[in-house]
Amino acid sequence: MDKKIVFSGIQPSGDISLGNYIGALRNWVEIQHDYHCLYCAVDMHAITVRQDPKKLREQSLAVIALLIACGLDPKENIMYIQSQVPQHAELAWVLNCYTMYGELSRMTQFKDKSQKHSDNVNAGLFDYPVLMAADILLYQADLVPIGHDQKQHLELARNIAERFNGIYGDVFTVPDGYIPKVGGRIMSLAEPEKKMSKSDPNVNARILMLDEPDAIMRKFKRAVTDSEAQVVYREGKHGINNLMTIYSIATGKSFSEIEAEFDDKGYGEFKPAVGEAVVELLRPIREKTLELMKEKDYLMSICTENALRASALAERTMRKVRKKVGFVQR
Ligand code: AQP
Repeated sequence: MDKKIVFSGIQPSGDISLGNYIGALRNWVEIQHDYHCLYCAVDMHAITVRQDPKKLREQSLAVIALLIACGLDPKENIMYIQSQVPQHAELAWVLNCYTMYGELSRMTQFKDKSQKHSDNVNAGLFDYPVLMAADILLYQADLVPIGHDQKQHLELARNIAERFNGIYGDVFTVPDGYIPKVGGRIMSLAEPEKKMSKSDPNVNARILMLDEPDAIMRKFKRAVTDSEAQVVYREGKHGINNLMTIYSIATGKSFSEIEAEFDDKGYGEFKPAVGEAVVELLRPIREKTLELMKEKDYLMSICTENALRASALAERTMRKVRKKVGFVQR
């Protein structure tokens, strides 16, 4: 049987965080040989919040460099920049006409982001989930590896696909989400009840993939925990649960192994141990990314080549969609 199709995206809205890596990228690498995969730097999503144009361009290329550094093969996987494939915007417009205002108003990310950016609650921010549905449906993706925060958007993409198929026949594959059991929601180091976000204004709240080892150690040593001084995974211990999750992923140790390792030790020993494990996890990725970022021509050629591959696939779906909705053939 032919391999199934995977699509996932990441916003180049800042340097990529450890949350993005654990919740999404890590799994992209793991499944790359088992599926036909498309991985996208979604710069059109990123402009729903004001971006510095020069930085956005750099960050989009940096995402491609990071994906390669994480171990994704740009020949085997289609890794590209969203704005270089115009069918994303075209399908998003069509799908807008099959998405209800009420559905979009229920999206929690819109509510959060419109509070955070109250001076710029633009229509793009509201429409973000429809563009995301277009990203996924354009390639007939079977599976979408995402962090927990994107679950509601994926559910909406499924509803839009089903609605469209209900009217026109089987045009879109209805995608499934793939959320990791452990690490689907990495929390802020400063406010462990909130998710870690790459654009958090508090630099101590987030670990970035390109952070220097000293910065990583400093942030983990400052991480907010509780007053119990007990390294155990338990309901309500948000800070410690988060650090244990990160440590478990970085070292491969189970929660009970971690509890045994730090049984007679306090947070003063646990927090630097997590920091060191993360430094070692990120070191090779950081070094390779920095090397690749110097090779701009190479990165540009990967983007161009892969955008063409993506566009050819997207066009197959768009031809069907244009015909179904009644657009005149080009
Ligand atoms: N804290 C997190 N834990 C686990 N997974 C996460 N993801 C994001 N944050 C966490 C997953 O990473 C993928 C890419 O996310 P994104 O760049 O598309 O946007 P986001 O979800 O809005 O992430 P950020 O870091 O919070 O970005 P900003 O600060 O720009 O809004 C997604 O699969 C996401 O689930």
